[in-house]
Amino acid sequence: IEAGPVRRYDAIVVGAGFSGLYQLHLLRDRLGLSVRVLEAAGGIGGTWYWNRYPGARCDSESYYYSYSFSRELEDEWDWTERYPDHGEIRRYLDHVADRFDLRRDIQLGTCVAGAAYDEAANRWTVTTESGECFEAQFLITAVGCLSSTNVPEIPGLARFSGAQYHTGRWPHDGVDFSGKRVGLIGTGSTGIQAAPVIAAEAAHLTVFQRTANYSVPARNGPMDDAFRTWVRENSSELRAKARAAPNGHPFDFSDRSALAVSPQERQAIYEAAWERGGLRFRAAFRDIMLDPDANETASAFIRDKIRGLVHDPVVAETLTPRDHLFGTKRPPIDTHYFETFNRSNVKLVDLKATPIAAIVPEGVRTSDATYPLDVIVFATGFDALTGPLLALDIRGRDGVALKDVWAAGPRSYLGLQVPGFPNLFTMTGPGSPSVLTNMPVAIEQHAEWIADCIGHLRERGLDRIEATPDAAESWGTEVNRAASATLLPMASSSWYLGANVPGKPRVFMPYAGGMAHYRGLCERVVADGYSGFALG
Ligand code: NA7
Repeated sequence: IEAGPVRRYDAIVVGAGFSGLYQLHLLRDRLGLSVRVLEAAGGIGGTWYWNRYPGARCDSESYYYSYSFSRELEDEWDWTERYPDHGEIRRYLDHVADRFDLRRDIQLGTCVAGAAYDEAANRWTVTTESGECFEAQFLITAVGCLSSTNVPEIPGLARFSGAQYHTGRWPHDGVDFSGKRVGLIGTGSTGIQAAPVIAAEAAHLTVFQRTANYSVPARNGPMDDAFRTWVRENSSELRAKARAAPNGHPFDFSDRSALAVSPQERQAIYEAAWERGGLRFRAAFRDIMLDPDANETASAFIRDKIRGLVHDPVVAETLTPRDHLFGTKRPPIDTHYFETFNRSNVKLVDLKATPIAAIVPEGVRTSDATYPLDVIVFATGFDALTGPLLALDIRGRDGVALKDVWAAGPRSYLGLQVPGFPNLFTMTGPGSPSVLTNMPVAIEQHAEWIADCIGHLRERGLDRIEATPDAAESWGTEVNRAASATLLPMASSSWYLGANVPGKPRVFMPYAGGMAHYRGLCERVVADGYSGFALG
């Protein structure tokens, strides 16, 4: 590919999802920087551009899975359902892009192939797959955490004679399942959302389950006017509550221990939380994610529910999680997932008992049977957090590659910067609390912190900021400490640990110390004159 002329900007932002849009707005409209956003997809929306699989819907509720920086934006947008589906979120982000006139600085269909730092010039050079070349003082990655799809390397995959899709790269004109025999591999949040919708349309659905999962009903429904009015009237309080919460959701966390109440009272509290539905089930007691005995009461409650919902006792047992506690892997919420297995056109295959041996032209072959299929849907997740960053082939000072620096696992300072990579900011990167948080809350904090930081440099005539190795080392220790204060590291096969991708280093990647606490730490770093960073 022939290199084109170099185009120069103050900042390059990679990605035009929730993060990239807001970062562009702040850098351009608040600081007056020249900014180019490079986006691989053919439209804006990030994860919501790609994830259009049946049932794709956010697990955060619509009234707080949105930006909070503009009251006008909030007042003019009406959500239609308790949880927004992928199409509605795209319409919202399209509206944001138009309203803040963002599109003129976003370049779609532009896949970054490499980014290299030139020390002498203090500039980043970003090249694209089509040979374009950009140069900027600041490079900000807004590439999301769950955007590198993970398709398992199953022998024979390429020889399948039917159609195969990964949920994170879903065709925009949809997939017609009518009359088809469909195989769905994976029972994480995605598979659990997709299964009921596919089952209702397909002739037959086979769900291939490796790990049985806990799931709580979402209880989705239309957003009624009374609720909408209540949200508008209480918007400031709700947003403040979300910002003050450990996970960015405006939940009322119980201050009681699950072990400090009688079994009858505990059951009643869990029943009420189950009826209300959603991720806030975790807030029923304060120690569900902290104390294994407390957690076991929640886990046991959900296991009982599964047994009650699924008619066939053998299928119910297979669907009942045994090898991890509730919430230690990212807990899904669902709409009639377990009930789907009561349908006569749905079969569950337990891959723990009968692993997949190969994909054959006619379908999936396990250790004991062949399942003939017309379509295979891979709901097998993502190379989380590090995958999208390493795909950019980032090279810092002296040409050192990020993939080499992170060979034993990611290290960062606050999830925002990596030593050796000056003026590179990694929004929602490993070491940030973003994936354990209602995302827009984390994203707004990151974008504002980065914009303030760049503003600070410019006000003082400084050109460069870089995390020190000591600060990154200490932050790594803090990330480990925070994780081990919770039950999260107990699930040995979670994507938080990188365990879902063969060969990936097992390092607990997100910061589990809570979003509000993290925000405070970031503010303290600024108040201390950007402690842990070298400015020059
Ligand atoms: P997840 O949560 O990583 O789930 C992936 C699922 O696919 C999970 O059930 C895996 O089983 C299964 N899987 C992965 N590889 C294989 C192979 N090789 N064979 C069989 N089954 C496999 O991804 P999701 O897309 O559901 O959710 C991602 C996030 O999106 C979610 O956490 C929310 O934040 C939104 P395993 O559990 O590893 O045994």
